[in-house]
Amino acid sequence: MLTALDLHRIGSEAVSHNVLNSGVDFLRAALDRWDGNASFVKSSDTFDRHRNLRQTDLRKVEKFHDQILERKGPRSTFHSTYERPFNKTLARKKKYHKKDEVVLGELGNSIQGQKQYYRLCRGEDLRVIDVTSRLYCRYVTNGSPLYKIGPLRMEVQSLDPYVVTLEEVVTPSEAADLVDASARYLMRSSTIRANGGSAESFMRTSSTAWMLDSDLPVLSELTHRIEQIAGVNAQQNRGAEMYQVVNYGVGGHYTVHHDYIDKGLINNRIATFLVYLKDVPQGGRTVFPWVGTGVRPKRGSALLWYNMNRVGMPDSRLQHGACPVLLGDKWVINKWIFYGGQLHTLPCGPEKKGDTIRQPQA
Ligand SMILES: O=C(O)CCC(=O)C(=O)O
Repeated sequence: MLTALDLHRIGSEAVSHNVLNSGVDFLRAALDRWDGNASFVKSSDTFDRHRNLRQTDLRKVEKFHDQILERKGPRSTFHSTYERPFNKTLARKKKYHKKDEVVLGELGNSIQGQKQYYRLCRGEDLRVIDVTSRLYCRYVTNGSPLYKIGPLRMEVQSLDPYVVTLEEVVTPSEAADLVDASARYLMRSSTIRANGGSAESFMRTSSTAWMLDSDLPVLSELTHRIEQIAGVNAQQNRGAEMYQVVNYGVGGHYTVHHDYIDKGLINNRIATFLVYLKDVPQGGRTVFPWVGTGVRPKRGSALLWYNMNRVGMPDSRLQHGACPVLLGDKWVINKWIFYGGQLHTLPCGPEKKGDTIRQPQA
């Protein structure tokens, strides 16, 4: 069990990183534990002196929390506070009683996106019943002999933009093999910068291993399955990128971002096929702030969405993020499908503005 001192240290550390909401919580818990231990303390003078110091610390931090909240709002990349101040007079201000607005179906500003990301990470669903009531599950073969006898269970998570989950795309033993084989190649993940380079960032705290289709039989098999299910060319180099395995520890996350990249049309990522290689006991959802929903990692299941439409226009509604892992760890494998790889296989046709390339069929 954590002692009062442990709790106090964690609280102080949180405060020093501007995580003021949790900082206050831990400092308060330290004080409560201190009081709980009062009967074991021999010298009441020393006890009172320490207690008063801790109480003063807590008050100071609460005051600091309120000042930051007033000046900067509840969250940025660099700080977090509660939505309302501790001070009762401040808490009466109108701005602390506004109903949280939700922006869906279009790209809002990044602060709104972050707010919605946090709400989805807490397990909320931001959509209205009119939208959710049209969703459905069905078995799909996509006309492929591979799935004729054992069709895949597909659940539509969003119709527009189109996002689906597919169950049991890899078996538990294949998932375990993929985790084992990639573990030794893991390196700290990076993100792509505006200048085309890449760098480590607090926005993405995970480790990554790049794997070739030829590295393991299960990888070339998975490519074949992706092609059959999604009806795309997923062959490495021409049709898709190498596989990227990602491992998140406790607290590991990836804030809101999009998968399409600014390096021309041909090698841009028209679709993302992401497979969960493990269950995550708590946290770690993949969430779509502008769609208003998220998916809980389930071993063997895949998530498929289209980052661009058929004419190559990016769809910014497909921004997404990986929520912090709260318990256990998280393993996923990404296959990003290239726009250029589909040019010779997709029929041209009259397209509606939002048309995706191909959707799995029953
Ligand atoms: O881990 C996830 O749930 C999402 C991963 C992701 O967005 C990415 O690797 O680009």
